[in-house]
Amino acid sequence: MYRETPHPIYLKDYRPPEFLIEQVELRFELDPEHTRVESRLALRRNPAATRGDGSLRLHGEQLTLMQVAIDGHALTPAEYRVDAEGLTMHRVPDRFTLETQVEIHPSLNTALEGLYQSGDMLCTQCEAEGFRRLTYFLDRPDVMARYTTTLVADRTRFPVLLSNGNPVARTDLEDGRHSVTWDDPFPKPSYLFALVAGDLRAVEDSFVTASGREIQLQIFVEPHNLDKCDHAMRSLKKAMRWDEERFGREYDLDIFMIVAVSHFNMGAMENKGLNIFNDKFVLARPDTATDVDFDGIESVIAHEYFHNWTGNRITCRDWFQLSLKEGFTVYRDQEFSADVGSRAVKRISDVRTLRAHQFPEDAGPLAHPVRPESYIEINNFYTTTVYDKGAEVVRMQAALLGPESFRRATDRYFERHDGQAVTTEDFVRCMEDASGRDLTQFRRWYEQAGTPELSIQSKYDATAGTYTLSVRQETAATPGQPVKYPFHIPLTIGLLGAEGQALPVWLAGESAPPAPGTRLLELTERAHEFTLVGLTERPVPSLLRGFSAPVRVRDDLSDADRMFLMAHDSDGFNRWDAAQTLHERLLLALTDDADHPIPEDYIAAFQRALRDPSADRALLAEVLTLPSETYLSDRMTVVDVDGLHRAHRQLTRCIGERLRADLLAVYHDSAETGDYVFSPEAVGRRALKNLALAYLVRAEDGEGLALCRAQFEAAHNMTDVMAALRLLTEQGGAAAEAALDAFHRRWAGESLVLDKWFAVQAAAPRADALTRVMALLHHPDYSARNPNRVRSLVSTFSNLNQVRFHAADGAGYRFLVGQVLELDPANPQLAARLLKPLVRWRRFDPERQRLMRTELERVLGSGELSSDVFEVVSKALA
Ligand code: B3K
Ligand code: ZN
Repeated sequence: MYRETPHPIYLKDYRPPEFLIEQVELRFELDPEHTRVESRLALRRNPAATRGDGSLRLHGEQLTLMQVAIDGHALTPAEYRVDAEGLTMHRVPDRFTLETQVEIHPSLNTALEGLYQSGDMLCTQCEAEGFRRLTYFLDRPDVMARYTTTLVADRTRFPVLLSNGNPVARTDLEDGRHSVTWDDPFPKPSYLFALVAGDLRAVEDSFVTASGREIQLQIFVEPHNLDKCDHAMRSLKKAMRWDEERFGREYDLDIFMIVAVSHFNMGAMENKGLNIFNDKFVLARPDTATDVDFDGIESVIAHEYFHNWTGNRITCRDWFQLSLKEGFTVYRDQEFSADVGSRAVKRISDVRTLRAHQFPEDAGPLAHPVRPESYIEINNFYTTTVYDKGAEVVRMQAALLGPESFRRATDRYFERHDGQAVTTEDFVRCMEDASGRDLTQFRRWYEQAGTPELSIQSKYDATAGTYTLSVRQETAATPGQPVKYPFHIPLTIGLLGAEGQALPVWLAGESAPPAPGTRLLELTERAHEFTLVGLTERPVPSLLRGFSAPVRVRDDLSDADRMFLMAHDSDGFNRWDAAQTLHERLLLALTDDADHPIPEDYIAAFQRALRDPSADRALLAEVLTLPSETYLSDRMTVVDVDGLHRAHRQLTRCIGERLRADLLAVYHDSAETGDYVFSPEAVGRRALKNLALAYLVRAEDGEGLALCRAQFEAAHNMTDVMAALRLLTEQGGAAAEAALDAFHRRWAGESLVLDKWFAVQAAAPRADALTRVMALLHHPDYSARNPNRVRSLVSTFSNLNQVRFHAADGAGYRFLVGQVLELDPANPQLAARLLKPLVRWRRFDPERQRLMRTELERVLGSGELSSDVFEVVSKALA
């Protein structure tokens, strides 16, 4: 907690560490109330660093120091100084052994950073700077050391004791305790350290690597969750194989462990050989988890596993380089999901996320480059920009290099930097060296914040047979970056003829046409003109295929062109994007004018799509899904909260009524037969079925409502149960209450399922939403100490229920700020994240702006804030 203004840290101030730590020996005497940590560090002066004043400062927070000794000699109080952030030893030799003993208190640790208690178990979270809450250390990622860790704990309460690497010794002690020693042969930064102690059971399996080594796989859970690990284990094995095949990366240790924890601030953590997960991303049974959950598990398991190479073997030099591991690893998990599922559907969902979260971040007061230049609290920089835009930046390099060259470049990266702590610059240099391309200008994607906007004008000249695309790029100023230089943008395009056939994209000056199909154009200037030749008819352009760059596009296509693309484009992503633009334009027109006509050809286009027997159901479900109110609000200069909600309902109802027969047919066609299967085909079928049901119910169709009630009663899988419960809850009334009660009774004690029960009520845009949310805060199953529960209620309401959160009286804002202030002293990371919806306050009408600003000021004025919340709120108001 801060009384004074916390200071920013700057990338330009980076200096190599003065000391290196070669070997770390740790001994934990674990107990929830008092844990004793003994550490023995082999330190030596770093030859690559400039010499300081002979003192050494180690990081350490919330530690009670019991003893400190150098080379076996205890230091006297005059020889060192302890403050709230560390330990300074006034004089140290060039090479020495440092021993410390500290005491910590896991059961009081509500921040869930460092060592803490979750239920009956103890576990750690060290990234980014949590290791300093375990012991005094050089807690920075460019200090990589070998660790040996001994865990000592009560044998009955904590029969399982885990840490990184391989277990090398086990002993039963006479006092009822036991100890296990782990040795990790791979040097690692402290943020990858982990330990777990608990009464856990493991699901076991094994994996034989490409080179023939057998790896033992274990997923540790509380005993009652043993029947919910199959999907996670299957996902892990798939990910291990994929990484060998696609990136040539094999696993290195003999054991790989995953532990599911119910109190966790984020998704999961890639600790070396011992991944610790939010149990939401491990546990799934068809009757307890939805398709979205199954999907999330598959990709988060893969993501954390992939970090073993991109993050662990090769790590970040400093935290400004976070996207080096996160952007690349997100790119890798996206490619994995695309390969094992449907590529187009995966791309659609990733772009949806980018547009719904990253674009607004890039346009708001918290905008920052993929490689930030300063931060106050690093935990605030695990952002969609660093992760998702970072992945786009890797994807663009893959596109510019082409698949063979990109693989050569990643091979070179792994070979050149294995065992090192490096920078995004090192990554780009490997791309250049392996391809011979000059990426000087491309580097701006790491340095400049903001989303470029492309305006594309087209001109067809029938006599010359040419088609000219004039492209301009523009990027608005962002905080601290008033001037923007042009980006190097890969723009993938195709041309369609009148029958929907692919035409060659033939550039003027080229002697012969290329084969018809997709072509990559490169944009480097502010304005470009591409003249395409050899055309005998006016083509319809398919622009930015596969979303080849994270940009906004303004083009001159007509609605008819978009309907044509929606029906004929060979690029699945662009078929969807054409449909989205049609929906969006219509919804924004309806927002402005409730009497705006809903065009017949719009309805007809979707009817044709629904009747197409060859349609991919998953893609069709995406095409038919309207953009969310939150996404649409980002498309308006001044958000019209109520107008958007009304327009959304109006169009939904119209589709439900006009396409009633087709929707019913699709619903019945897509009925569940046999046991639940998680396959792209089955997921797509359920998605389309539940979308059809949603249109019918929201149009208050009698038959639709009856089907919905029946589905809630009869469904065996959680996807279908939740789809029905969501619609019933929206409708309200006795049927909704009965369904919610039945659901709660059925799932009492299943924490992850109860999260859904809270969330479904928080998301329903009913007039009484906030009253209900506030009442639920007092429900016996509510707990402010469990981040999943807080997010399911508070974040769902403030992020997904736009019309009620932004109610004109400001009650939603007051509620959220109340929650933030209550949570901040206990869990700053969670509190800072909750604040996010208020950050975009300048996008609203003057009265709402005033109400939001007042609440942000209330936070800032409330005294002792964490650095996490302070940074978000002060930047939001700046
Ligand atoms: N590396 C972790 C995130 C840690 C967040 C710390 N506040 C999970 C991941 O991205 O895989
Ligand atoms: Zn990650």
